[in-house]
Amino acid sequence: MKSVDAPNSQRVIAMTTKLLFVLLLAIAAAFPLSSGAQIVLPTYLQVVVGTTSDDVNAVGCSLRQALATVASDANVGDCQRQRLAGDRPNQILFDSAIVPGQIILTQQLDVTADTAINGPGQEVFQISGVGAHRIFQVSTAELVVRDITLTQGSTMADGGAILSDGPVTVSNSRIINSRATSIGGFGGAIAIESGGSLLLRSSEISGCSADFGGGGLSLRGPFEISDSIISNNDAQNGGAVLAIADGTISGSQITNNNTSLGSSIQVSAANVVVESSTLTAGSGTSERLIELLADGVLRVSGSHLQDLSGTGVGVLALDGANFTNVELTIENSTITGSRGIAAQNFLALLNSTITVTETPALQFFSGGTARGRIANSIVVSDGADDCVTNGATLVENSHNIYTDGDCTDVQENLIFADPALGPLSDYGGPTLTRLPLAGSPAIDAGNLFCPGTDQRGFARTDGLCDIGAIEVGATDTLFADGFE
Ligand SMILES: [Ca+2]
Ligand SMILES: [Ca+2]
Repeated sequence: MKSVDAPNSQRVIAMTTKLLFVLLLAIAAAFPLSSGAQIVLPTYLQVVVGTTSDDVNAVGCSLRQALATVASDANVGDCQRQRLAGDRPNQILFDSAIVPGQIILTQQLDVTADTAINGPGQEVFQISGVGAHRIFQVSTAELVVRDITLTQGSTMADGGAILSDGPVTVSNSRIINSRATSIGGFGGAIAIESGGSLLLRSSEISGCSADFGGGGLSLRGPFEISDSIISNNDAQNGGAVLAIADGTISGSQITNNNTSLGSSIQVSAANVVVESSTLTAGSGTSERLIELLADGVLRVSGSHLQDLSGTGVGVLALDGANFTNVELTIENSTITGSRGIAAQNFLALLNSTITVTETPALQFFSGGTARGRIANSIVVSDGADDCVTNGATLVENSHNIYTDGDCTDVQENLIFADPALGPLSDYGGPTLTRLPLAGSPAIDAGNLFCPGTDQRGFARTDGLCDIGAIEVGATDTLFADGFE
């Protein structure tokens, strides 16, 4: 007896159920219940912008009038709203007759109802605040911005291009040359208030500045940044990103941002993950790559960090007098350039490769109260002390390669030798790495507890874990069959 019909019969049942449901909805719509408990199908408004003018007397529907049309559910000016079936947020589109084009604002745009602004492409359409106006202020509504460039937003408060206390999504877009100029201002491009959140996808934030915090992004609400570029932004603290709420940064390039006091990414009282990303500071900038403060927890994995900006510290995890529980984990990552890591509370360095010119490559401080876990890692500087404990307790110090220094407590299979690494280069995966050369003491010398993949995301399958961020001979299993 064949039983292969089971999936088909399930499909028939599912289709029948769906048809019945649609029929019931139709009946319900045709015969509303007398009690008033009518079933309401979801709808959304769609408005097409037909002019780039921001003048209230201009002919055609302007973006400002389109936003007002959505917010009031009544046509404003020449705008003609359509009500469509579906549960999307309200949509604002742009007539192809005004593309390519630019909207020059006469004042900021207020977003008071859930709205998606679907641009025609970041290369062909932009909204400019002409260095005088913020672009969008969002109350508690949701704002989605797609396929558009926002440029020259400016405010005397926070959020040069966008200030929001609601959820914001920016995708396939650019926010450039925007500023929060007030003394103590936050968020040169975007400031997210504590009631808001940010999804930044496949977008670029560059050339923005804030006087105080978050030259690119100031984040007081949760965030998710992926496949994006944040470069050449500037602030006193957090030249690229100031994170005061939990979030993730993945597949992104955070490069050449500048700060006068702090770091490229500053994390304060938040739990942040950075993965599969590249963080660099150029020789012309004066910053740390990452600064972790005040009850912060930071995990960096599968990433490349390079600081060419001079002496001092590239990654700093600092617990001030009243701060506790600052935890920094760096796993499957490569740190190159001039400066390494300093940690004041808890640091875990796992299967990572640090090769820097300044000494030390890794140091603990704060008078011996710090704790460290260092395993399967390469920690080498050009100077005389690769790793300095300053009295810190090493709870694990296993299968590491140093050339010198005093990180010799709880010693387990330490190797003091040149790690024999190839130059920083593209050996596969999303970030640059240093591949151990043939005969490197790193090969097959790690302990049993290494992660299942290396920095590139390649599986460590030979059963003998290599020390550092790269597993020699590992292959790209994820993409080997041509499918993700
Ligand atoms: Ca050395
Ligand atoms: Ca191996």
